[in-house]
Amino acid sequence: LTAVTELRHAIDRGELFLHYQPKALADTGAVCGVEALARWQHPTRGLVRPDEFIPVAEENGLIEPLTRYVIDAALRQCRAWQDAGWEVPVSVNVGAACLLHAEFPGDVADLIKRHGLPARLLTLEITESAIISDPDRAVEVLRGLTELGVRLSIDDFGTGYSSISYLRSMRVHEMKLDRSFVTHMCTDAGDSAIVHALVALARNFGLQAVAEGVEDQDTWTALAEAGCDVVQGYFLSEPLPAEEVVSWLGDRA
Ligand code: G
Ligand code: G
Ligand code: MN
Ligand code: NA
Repeated sequence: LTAVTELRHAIDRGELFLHYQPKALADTGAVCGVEALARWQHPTRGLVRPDEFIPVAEENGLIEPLTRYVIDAALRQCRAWQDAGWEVPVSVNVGAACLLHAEFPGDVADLIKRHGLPARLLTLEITESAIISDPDRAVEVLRGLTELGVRLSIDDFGTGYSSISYLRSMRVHEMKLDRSFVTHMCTDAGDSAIVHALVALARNFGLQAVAEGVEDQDTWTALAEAGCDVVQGYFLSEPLPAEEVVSWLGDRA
């Protein structure tokens, strides 16, 4: 079987599942959501990482069914947490091609309705490359998503192409600072300068700034002092299986 056929089967058979990485408010440490990260339990290869299969999906027309699958699974889990008394907003990574398809907002609307959740509990993380490839179409799809009431986040901010001018025309809610700037900001003056500039940019546009790749207390403190709103990274928690999230939340409460 080719990788593509296997991945198609994996989506159809439910061999993909999600881990969830917690995020916390930088100033209080209160947990404010989780990012869903796809995993593939392959029958013979074992656990396959997303860096291996997301590109295969992107290049072979499978990213839309995969993204729908991930949103469906994340919302089902979000609903289960809600029923257990925990309101946990979920973020999902959206493959670039989804933003070029006019039906995508309708698909998301159906999934939210099916799970009976408020749209504000879903954040969609998009990457700059999707917008650059066809800005007019992407902005139209993003407008449709905004109208649903879901939150929009620009992932890996600053690593793509020209990333600033379209902030004027798009209504996004959140900027994710890429971990390549964050992790070593306490020892690298250049990284620190970039993080401070991006946090200021986010603030001036009224966006929530989320730093990923926070691996130690000093970095968390520096981010809080810089005015960053939310932190995510191994220092708070690695991505967790769904069944470990509630006990992790309980231990912190
Ligand atoms: O979890 P991990 O660090 O291995 O993720 C590696 C990369 O794969 C990250 O950049 C993440 O954005 C991406 N990724 C993880 N899950 C998904 C997913 O469900 N959809 C898309 N499009 N990308 C994902
Ligand atoms: O591109 P995206 O932001 O979706 O990537 C998330 C990926 O980053 C996940 O695969 C996760 O495993 C990884 N990750 C999460 N926290 C940390 C961290 O603190 N350090 C490093 N090096 N990687 C992290
Ligand atoms: Mn992400
Ligand atoms: Na990222």
